Amino acid sequence: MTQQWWKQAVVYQIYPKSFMDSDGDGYGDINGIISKLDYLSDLGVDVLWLTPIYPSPEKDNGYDISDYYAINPRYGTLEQFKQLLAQVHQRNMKLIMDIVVNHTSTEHEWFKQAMSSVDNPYHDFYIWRDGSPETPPNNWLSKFAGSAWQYCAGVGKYYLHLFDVTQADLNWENPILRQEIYRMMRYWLELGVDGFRLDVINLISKQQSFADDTLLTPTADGRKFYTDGPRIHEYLHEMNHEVFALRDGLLTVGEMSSTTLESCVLYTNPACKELDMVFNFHHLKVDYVGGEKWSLGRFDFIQLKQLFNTWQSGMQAGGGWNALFWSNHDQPRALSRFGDPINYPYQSASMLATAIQLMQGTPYIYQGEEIGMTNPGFTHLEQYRDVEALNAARLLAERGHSEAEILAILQAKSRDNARTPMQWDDSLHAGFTTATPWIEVAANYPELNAKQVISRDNSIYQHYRKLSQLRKSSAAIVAGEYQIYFADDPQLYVYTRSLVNEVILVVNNFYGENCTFILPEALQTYSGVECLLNNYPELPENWRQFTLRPYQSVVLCLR
Ligand code: TEU
Repeated sequence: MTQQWWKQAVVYQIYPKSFMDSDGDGYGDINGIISKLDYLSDLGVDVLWLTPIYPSPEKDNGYDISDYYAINPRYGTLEQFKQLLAQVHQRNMKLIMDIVVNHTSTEHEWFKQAMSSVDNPYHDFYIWRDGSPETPPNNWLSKFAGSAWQYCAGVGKYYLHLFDVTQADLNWENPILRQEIYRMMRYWLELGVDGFRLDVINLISKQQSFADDTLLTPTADGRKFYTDGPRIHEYLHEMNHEVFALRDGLLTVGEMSSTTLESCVLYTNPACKELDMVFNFHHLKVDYVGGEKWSLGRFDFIQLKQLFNTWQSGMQAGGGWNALFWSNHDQPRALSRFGDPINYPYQSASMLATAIQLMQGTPYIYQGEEIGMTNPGFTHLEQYRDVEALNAARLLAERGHSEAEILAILQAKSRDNARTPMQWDDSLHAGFTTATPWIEVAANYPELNAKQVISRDNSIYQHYRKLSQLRKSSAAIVAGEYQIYFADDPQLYVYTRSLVNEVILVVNNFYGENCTFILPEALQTYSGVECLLNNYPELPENWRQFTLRPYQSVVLCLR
């Protein structure tokens, strides 16, 4: 195993709550995951990432952890988790855990102690500031709406919560807290997990001035005072030394909220000894009208390409490494957002997969993406579950939006879009559960389900398999230099990945109309060509100039 094995790997994200229910309670569970490991192994993925499965009151679906050392009984037992790990390893796959250390649930024992008295040693594990019951310490806003501060009458102070009021931010300035976190991470390593996905890890170091923000734009909400904060590199370096350095072959990926390219180079350049790779979200804001998530608008294709290009070129130049993704449990379904699930489900889903996976970085597939799952299009507010969606609905109503408008926005933007149960087959509740699922299954499951999709020759699932295989067979896809072409073209996203004599040319039509591709000047010197991947049956007749059909994606190897 090479040290940077994860450059050749494909990661699959499992949202356990919605993946597979084995015991008929309407929630997915560990045994459900075990029952689908062959499916995942056939797909050709190398690493599984599980979103949090620790005990939690589930105000934020497990991102509010109340015990870092146990498994939520809803998902199973520690014994079952060990079984899962063993079964994953038997299939030559790896498993990484989601670690949430910017905050804990207010039901965590630390917080209960912290609330009991200012003299309790755990009090300083959290971030407290003075303020009167009417006036919070500053005007920072929670990411889930409202003030980021909550008054606690018991100690006469406010605690900070960048997310839900039940998710209290931890005080990383406290070295004892930091050691507790590292100890907990070592515990999971000793159990045999292969790495970590670190939730909003770039928010853990706060500027200690706690100054007011301007609130003049949607992003002037306090984030500049804690995003990529003053001691973040020191903390990650310390975590690396205390935890990651103890075992070879780990994968560590940081979720970076509102980050910068410069910071991400430092997070992931191996010389800095911090993390292996990072998620950034800039490309997933190209449909935020005026920077506002809760708005409706088509995505800006030119801006999308600019962002890809900036991050690809910048991370390459700085020796950093990207995690490549369209989808996760916080994002609407990419096919509904960037493709055409009605007219070109296979073509647009496979084009999107190709476009993202062949850039420089490690690709991540979110459960259901490989079968072309879509937003469910819920028609009633009662169908939504997510705290963020429910808060947004309240806020939009206060701003005067009608219920129909609010529904239209949630249908496009809610995180619940990605959280509906995995569609396994056409039986009741899509084969996910025999009980009533915790959130409704998308109505299109009788036609759109894994069983159906896998049985087809040219399926989205098969396309994902081919992409995994391609990655294993091409050094240029893993390590080649990225170069964009026709950056201003309104329809095509074209790039190459080159390594020594191997040049991989990736041509993607992002729209439902035909368009013409002409080989760029700089590539005219190549005389040989092999088609590695194409989501239409016909090969281009003349590879120096050809017509792309709707959402066509062609991958050529030039020699
Ligand atoms: O998400 C971090 C985060 O800020 C966003 O992805 C957030 O969901 C989005 O901006 C809302 O518009 C992580 C987790 O992935 C998410 O599920 C958690 O709710 C959040 O942290 C808090 O732990």
